[in-house]
Amino acid sequence: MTDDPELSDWRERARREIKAEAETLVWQTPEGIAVKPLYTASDIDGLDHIGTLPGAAPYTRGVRATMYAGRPWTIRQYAGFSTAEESNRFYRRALAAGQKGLSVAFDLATHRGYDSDHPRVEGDVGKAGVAIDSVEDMKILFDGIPLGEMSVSMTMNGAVIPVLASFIVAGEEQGVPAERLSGTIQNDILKEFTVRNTYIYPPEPSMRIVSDIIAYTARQMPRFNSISISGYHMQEAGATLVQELAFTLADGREYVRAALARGLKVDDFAPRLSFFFAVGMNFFMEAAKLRAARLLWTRVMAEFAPRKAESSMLRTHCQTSGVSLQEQDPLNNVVRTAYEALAAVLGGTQSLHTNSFDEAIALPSETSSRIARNTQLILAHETGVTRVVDPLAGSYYVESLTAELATQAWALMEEIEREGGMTAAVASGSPKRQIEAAATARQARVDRGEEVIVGVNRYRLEEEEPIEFRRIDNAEVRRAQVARIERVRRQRDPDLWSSTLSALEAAARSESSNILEAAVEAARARATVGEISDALRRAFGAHRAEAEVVADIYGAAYRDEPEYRMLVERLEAFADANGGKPRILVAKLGQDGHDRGAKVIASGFGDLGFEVVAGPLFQTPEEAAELAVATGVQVIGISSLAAGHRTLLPQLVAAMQAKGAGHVAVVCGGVIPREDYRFLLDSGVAAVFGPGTNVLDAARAVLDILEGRRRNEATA
Ligand code: MLC
Ligand code: 5AD
Repeated sequence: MTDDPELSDWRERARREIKAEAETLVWQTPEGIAVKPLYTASDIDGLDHIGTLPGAAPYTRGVRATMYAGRPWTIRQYAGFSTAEESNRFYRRALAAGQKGLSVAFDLATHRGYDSDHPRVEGDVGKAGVAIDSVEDMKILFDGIPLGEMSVSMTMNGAVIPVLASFIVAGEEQGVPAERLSGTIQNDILKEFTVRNTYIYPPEPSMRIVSDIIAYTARQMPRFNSISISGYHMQEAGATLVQELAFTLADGREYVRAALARGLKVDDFAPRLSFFFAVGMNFFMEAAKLRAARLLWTRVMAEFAPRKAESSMLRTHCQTSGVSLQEQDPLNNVVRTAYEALAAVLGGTQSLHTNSFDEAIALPSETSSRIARNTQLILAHETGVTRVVDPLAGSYYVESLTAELATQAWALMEEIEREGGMTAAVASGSPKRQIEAAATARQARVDRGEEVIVGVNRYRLEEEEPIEFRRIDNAEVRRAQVARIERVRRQRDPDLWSSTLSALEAAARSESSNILEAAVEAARARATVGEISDALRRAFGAHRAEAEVVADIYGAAYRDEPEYRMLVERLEAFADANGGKPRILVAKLGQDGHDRGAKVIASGFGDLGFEVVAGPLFQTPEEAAELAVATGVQVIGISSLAAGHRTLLPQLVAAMQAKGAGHVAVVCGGVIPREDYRFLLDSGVAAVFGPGTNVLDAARAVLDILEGRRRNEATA
């Protein structure tokens, strides 16, 4: 702080109040930003973004001149579950109750390009989203919803070609030509390789797919946003806000380069690039992040010398943070989501999803999704926040944060440039490692109680009240889907079907064709999502990721704590007595690619003194059992976040028994409703760890099991 006499007086008053120097109140955020207890005019002196106006470059204050005073943000709730019929009913009710745009959540089978009848997806069908196998499902999904009027976002990256093609054909058959379709396709594959993991093909052909979609939509779908460049999942995976900003904008820059390399002109596609950020609990910093994002994107785009103003405008969707929500005392999540929503709106988002309070338990129920939607309706209609554009402008703190975030994110973007851009950085795995390190460090802060989570590591309830949640019968959904796929296969013209699929494969092999264009023909001929994906798999091959685990982050944060040391000593004693460290396989089953939990556990357990085998993603229970036997582990730890646990865990236990390895303990953790604990324990699972479990508690429990001190218990 400067030597200004007024400030010196303040420092003196502060010292008297707190009996310490004001500097002791400085908060070092996870981004490495030192947030001071007081900001003054001197903090924003000379910042060059100050004084600009909304609707004009660099758009710090918003991409529209009037922002919400002219038109409020779009209330766009992400949803989808079970069958197309059920999701369609849900959408219609939501639209009648005040929602303004649609956003489709597909199940993981669809994401990964498998039809519902594929043997690898038994636990995934209809679970984390809606099962879509063909145009027929897509038509049912939007039945009675006029696609010429309603904008539809589709979160699809891996199987983006068959899904977008099926959407285009569903529109066509509803009487809406492609040029009138409005909405957004996520189509952001780079972040899949970094965090979300629903990739199918290797990076290079995946980038070709992205640019083919940008080219096709630029030509034929002028109202459609060709991509939603997403930082959301990075923050969910543990990224700091600086990492989220920098990696997302660096991804954006990479997509622009890819589209230019495909021969497009910048102004023909850049206005339809869109973005997607998470908004977590660091209230002012989140609002500042969105302001900084717009500022930086304008700077990035200047490199490509666009003529149209729209080419430099960062328009974004936001979603409140899933990881900030807790299983314990879940109504607290309504409050968290409301604050996050307010930050998104103060930051100037174009579109918003507010999460439901049962996030850490299951997919939203009717009740929780109503409250989530109403959170936005109340914000828009009752609080007056829509009346004034960019109301935080001029705040010493927020303006200074905006500049600081921009500076730090830009520095990280420069590092990525030095690595050769984001495709190269993604291939080297460096963003992934940085995010995993941040995630592990955060877990240590939470476990140590440095970062307070009300109802979890402080003010915890003695007893939790059970809540109603949505259950999906995946076996039933699968039966219905299989019946429809069979009907589609029976009724289609086999010659047309096979010739369009061959043409698609040929298009994939030829750089001069557009893959989406060929896929639209195949979708018209009723080729399924799985078949179209397979045609591309034949041309491109499949991507397999190496499982890597960061080390010495959790341990470094914890090493001096007595409870940590005691556990390390117990593990050392175990190793001495048993001729080696306890061995654990940390694995994921099915198509569930959310691996932050698994990575944090693997990393923390490794630091503590376990020998950790990190399993690859997307294993069947049988494959995981084989790996467990081959590596001779004593424990298998399964992380389940996509609700496949009731199907996949009993199968894993059975597979281990069939291999004569029933003595190997199977434990699991993740998003597992308490009501399912008994079922899992009865199926032979040795322990269940609910969301919010401290890593040390989990490690201690696993050690207890290994030492025969504990069996069949749940640790919530
Ligand atoms: C806007 N408009 C105005 C205006 N404001 N016109 C006059 N005055 C104003 N003040 C116009 C716009 O120009 C536009 O028309 C139209 O109104 C809609 O406004 P918008 O601001 O473009 O909003 P929207 O259509 O909602 O688009 C927002 C978007 C888009 C650009 C961010 O990409 C989008 O909807 N994204 C959503 C992505 C999403 O839902 N993702 C879910 C991910 S979930 P025109 O004609 O110019 O278009 C996930 C989780 C997981 O990923 O992992 O599974
Ligand atoms: N319906 C509603 N919300 C969903 N999310 C994920 N899948 C669905 C779905 N099918 C939300 C959750 C999650 C984030 C990635 O998106 O909030 O944390």
